[in-house]
Amino acid sequence: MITLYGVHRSRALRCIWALEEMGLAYRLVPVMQAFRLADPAAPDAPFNTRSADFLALNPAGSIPVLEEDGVVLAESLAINLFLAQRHGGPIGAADPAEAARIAQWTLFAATEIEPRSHAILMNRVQLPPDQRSEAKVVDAIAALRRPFAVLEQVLAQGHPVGGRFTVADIALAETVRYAQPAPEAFEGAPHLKAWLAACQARPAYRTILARRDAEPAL
Ligand SMILES: N[C@@H](CCC(=O)N[C@@H](CS)C(=O)NCC(=O)O)C(=O)O
Repeated sequence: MITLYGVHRSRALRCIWALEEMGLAYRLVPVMQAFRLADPAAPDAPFNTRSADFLALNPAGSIPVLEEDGVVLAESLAINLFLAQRHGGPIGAADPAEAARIAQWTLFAATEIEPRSHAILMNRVQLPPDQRSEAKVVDAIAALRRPFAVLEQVLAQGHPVGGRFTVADIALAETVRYAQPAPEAFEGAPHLKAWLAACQARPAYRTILARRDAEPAL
């Protein structure tokens, strides 16, 4: 049995998306981010990223964590690579060259996209208004210009790997999504916008977004 620790309103969403696309049975154990709780150590606090039992699974104290047949794994994108390798199917790699390309775009998402797009999400949406910095948004948009131009060129030809939707699309779509609160970052990138809309229109994604919206926000 696959167990995923996390909540939909977190980077666990990308793993839930992969699990749903693969049609795998899994158990989702809710683990709340500690920073969303007034007192994560309170006796009545929900299971959270500072709970001792969770830190035993992931000393980094972050969600998601996957557990399957004794394998305990943190890092959302590593989890998706593992799931794709172990359970295969069309969203995984057909051969070692595809596996390498999936790794390439997953690392591109983690290094070139996510730090910048996450800064946009934080400073346009998630931080309390008095802590937001529009200067950080401007810097992030500028830093995304080149990687977005790369994606625009690649996605004009179709999916990044194998001409079909794979876990590379999930890694890229879920990190590019964080930049959506800055529509100006997508100017001059019609293929990137169309590809993202198509990814987000997939039935599995619609399903998990509905579940995310139904999840208590705290
Ligand atoms: N690089 C990690 C980042 C994980 C991460 O930062 N998760 C956040 C939620 S999206 C978290 O668990 N924060 C908990 C905390 O700071 O207490 C991954 O992709 O899994």
